[in-house]
Order: sequence, then C-alpha cells, then structure tokens
Amino acid sequence: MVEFAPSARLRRTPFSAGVEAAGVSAYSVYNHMLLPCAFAGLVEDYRHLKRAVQLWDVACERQVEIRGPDAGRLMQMLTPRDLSRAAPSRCLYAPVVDGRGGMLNDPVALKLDEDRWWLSIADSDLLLWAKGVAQGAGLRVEVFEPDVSPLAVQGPKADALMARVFGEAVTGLRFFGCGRFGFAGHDLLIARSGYSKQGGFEIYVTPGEIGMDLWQALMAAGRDLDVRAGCPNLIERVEGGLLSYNADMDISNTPHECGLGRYCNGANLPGVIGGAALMREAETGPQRQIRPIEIAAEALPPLTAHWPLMADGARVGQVTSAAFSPDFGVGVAIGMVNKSHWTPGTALVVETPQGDLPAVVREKFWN
Ligand code: THG
Repeated sequence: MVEFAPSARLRRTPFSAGVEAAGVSAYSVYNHMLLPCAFAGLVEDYRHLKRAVQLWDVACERQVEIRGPDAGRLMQMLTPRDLSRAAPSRCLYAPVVDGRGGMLNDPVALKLDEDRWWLSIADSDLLLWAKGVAQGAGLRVEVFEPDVSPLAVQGPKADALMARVFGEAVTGLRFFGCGRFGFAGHDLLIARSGYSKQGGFEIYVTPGEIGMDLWQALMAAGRDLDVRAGCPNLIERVEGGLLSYNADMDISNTPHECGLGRYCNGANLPGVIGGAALMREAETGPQRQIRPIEIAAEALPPLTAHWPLMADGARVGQVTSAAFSPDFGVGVAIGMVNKSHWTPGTALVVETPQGDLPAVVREKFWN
C-alpha cells in the first residue's frame, strides 16, 4: 500500500493526535475525513473489542444539522421512517432515499428539539441532497455541518468507563436513547449507540477543541479496564450484520432490499421522497435482499470488490463484505441474494480472488 498524500481536503479529526499516538496502522477515508481502521491488527483489535473497552474516533460520522420552523417537515421529506412520534432524547436509524426509493444514506437521526435535528451520516454527501431538497421546496430551514465529532466508547466495559467520567447516571441510558452530560463545562449529547454489537456509547463532542481533553480523560480513567484506541471492526460488524453504505448497498438498492423495510413505516405520509416507489415495492416485496452468508474457509483475502455468488453456474447475487471469524471458525459475510436463492440453507458458491469456495445462506447473523 502507498501513503495518503497530505491535503486539507482529507480532513483530520479532533482526536487524530490521540489516534496516531496510539499507533493507528491503517486509515480509511469516510465523508472526506480520516477514519482509523486498525491498530494492533484486525484480529487483535477484534478480540480486545469483545473483552474490554475501546475509544473510537468516528468523527467522520459527520452531522447534517437541520434547523428552523420547517425542520420537521424537511426531515419527513428526507426519510420514509415515520417521525411523527419521535421524541427528543431518541435516536432513530432512518434510511434516506431518492425519488425511486434508492438508498442515498443510512444515517442515525437525532431530534434535538422541535425545530432542530441532526442526521449522523454514513459515507455520502447527504448535506448536498438535504440543502437541495430544502432549496427546491422553499423551506424555512438552515442546513449545515456543525462542529460535532462523535467519539464512540464500545465494548463490554463501556458502562464502567463512562460512569467514571460522566457519572453513574449515564449508564441509565437505554439502547438508542440519549441525554446531556457534563464534561469540562460543556454539555455533551451522549447516546447508547455505536457501530458494534458489544454495547457502548457515542459522545457527540462539541466543540472540537475539547476532543483531546476528553480522549485523555477517558484513557486515564480506564487504564485498569485495559481501555485502548480502537475502531469499527470489520469482523465484528459483519458478524453483527451492521451494514456499510457503498459496500453492502448503494443508490441502486432500496431499503426493502437492504432488510430495512421496518424503517419505512412512514412511506405513505405526504411529501416523503421515494415514498410511492417504496409503497409499490412493498406490495410485491423485493426481488433480492441482504442475507448473512457463511463461507467455508480457514482464511479469506480482503474483499476489495464484490465477489459473485453462483448457483448451478449462474450468478445469483454477490458478497459485499466478508472476513474470517476467529470466534465462529468460518468466513462471515454479507451478501445481496436473488429471491430464487435467498432461502436459509441454500448452498451457493462464492468466487473469491483466491478461488471458488462453498457458501450457504444463513437464517441470522452471528449474534
Ligand atoms: N453511529 C452514528 N452515526 C453513524 C453510524 C453509527 N453514521 C454512519 C453509520 N454508522 C450509519 N449506519 C448505521 C448502521 C447501523 C446502525 C447505526 C448506523 C445501528 N443499527 C442497529 C442494528 O442494526 O442492530 C440498530 C438499529 C435500530 O434498531 O434502530 O446501530 O453507528 N452516530
């Protein structure tokens, strides 16, 4: 691999200094920002995430803030998820689609106030879409990217660590609930959420200047818990079935195809972009869908482009993310599979760069 060329376009984060001091060994780019992808190594990071607690620089989960008297109206145009009963202090996983129902992003939505929302976005320029929709519809809103950088605290010891820094009350948060907690004179939004199945929190750090102070405070408070710098882990997130935009799905997929149909309960509401297309698709159901795929292998090469899924010599889908799982002793994978072959138990062949391997459609992810 070659190095990234330094550039102001490739944004650093408030935590980059801490990440680099901790020995980051691989970076990706996400929302035009650095995203750490490995420290001690994929497998060692994975084992540590499952037994201890990690600090994740996920500042690249940028926020799109929507503020103003028409904020709620714009939000309900942007997502087919019914927001009418959304309460401040709740996070909502909310697909955003175009007029044909194609996925534009799969953000976490946070209602901060009646006229103020954040969309915590995956890797696409959702700011531009939101500004365009607001402009076209003549809505009274401001749409911008605020100085907010999420720091995730993930792993089985996350509650213990967070209680030491923010007080016992933070452990009272329920899954996808959020509240405000003090640090160094700042009120920070904290949610019980994060891109792992090991449990934990996301701290929406603002302003960026306090980022390293918080990083150091968490590191110091968690020394005996073996807190380390970590990052979203490919193996763990595939085991858990967490989707990655532009890897597992893109604009050519609908939420139904992504298994996100349960988040389209507002598709019939007036003004929802793509709502009619999603309603139509819901009647027949999708023709292909995301499935957990188990691959018989003792190791897997990195997946850098989709691997074809074959049955009787014909292509019936593709593997979109895959890794060898040390805990399950098999290749764990996410695939998009045609209806004809998506039944659990169906035997397939996956074409990897290192040859064909037997695969099977599973009922559930590995959790
Ligand atoms: N946290 C925050 N922002 C994010 C992510 C995050 N932005 C980018 C990316 N991740 C968005 N994608 C996802 C995908 C899955 C989940 C959250 C964001 C997720 N899913 C849970 C699950 O599938 O088990 C729960 C969803 C639910 O039931 O509501 O957490 O991680 N801030």
